[in-house]
Amino acid sequence: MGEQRPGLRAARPAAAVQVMGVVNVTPDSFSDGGRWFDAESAIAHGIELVAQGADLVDVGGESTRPGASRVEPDEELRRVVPVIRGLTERGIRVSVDTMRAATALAAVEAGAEIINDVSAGLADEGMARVAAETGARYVAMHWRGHSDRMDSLAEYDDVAAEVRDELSARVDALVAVGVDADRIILDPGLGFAKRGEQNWQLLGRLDVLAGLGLPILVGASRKRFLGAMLPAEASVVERDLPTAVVSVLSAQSGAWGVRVHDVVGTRRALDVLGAWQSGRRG
Ligand code: PMM
Repeated sequence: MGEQRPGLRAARPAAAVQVMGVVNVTPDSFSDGGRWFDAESAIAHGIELVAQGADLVDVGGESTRPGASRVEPDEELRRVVPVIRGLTERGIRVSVDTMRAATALAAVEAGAEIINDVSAGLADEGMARVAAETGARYVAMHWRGHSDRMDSLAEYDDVAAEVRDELSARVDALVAVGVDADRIILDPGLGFAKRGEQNWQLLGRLDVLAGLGLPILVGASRKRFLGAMLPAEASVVERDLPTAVVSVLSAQSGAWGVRVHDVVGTRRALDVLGAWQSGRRG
């Protein structure tokens, strides 16, 4: 028997992995910008993602691509609330991708059950209170600064240990304001103040983050570090195959869920893993 690393998790059964389908209601996201910018097409896309096998839909109104500038709070609300309402009215489970407390609160009031905060509460000091008072589940992603400067913040000696320690400090801060630790999901924040190889080091050592004992969400979908493995002329959509492979490997490393644009590819890949794990087809 090989030596077990502390915190190493068993593979998660493929069927139990939460597939979060992304709907960016933005004109400028790198991965799908502009495609679902009006509420009607965003709602239709969310419905389609669930039909393809998404467990929940992550609705965001602000691009976090490298170099992006912020949207006004009112504009973010205008983008996401009608979409969240349209999806939850149809019984679809929704998370809201926002760094703003006021947007998170309006989203939960419109039916969102998860607050997905890429800043883990650092961008808006009111966020922890909203998470505590609404009792929504809360994704705390590793973050060091806004998108316009995050590429200059990617300095680490040991990226897996530093991401774990910085997220652990965020969990303590959230719990101190009244957030139930059992409601928190951690996310290593791939591509956010991380250079190419640092993303791979985080993925290869998810067990280090798992050592904190909380569920882990992995958001690799269509990111630059996957594009860097493809020919220079490859389109963003061609990153969907490596994304699906990362989904399977994340499940094997015990991840609670994956956040993806292409639900079909990830669902098929997880079905293969499910057959592999159970000895049965589907
Ligand atoms: N990445 C993006 C946006 N939101 N949320 C979480 N929890 N984790 C991520 O990795 C993440 C996120 C950026 O990607 P997009 O603009 O293509 O949605």
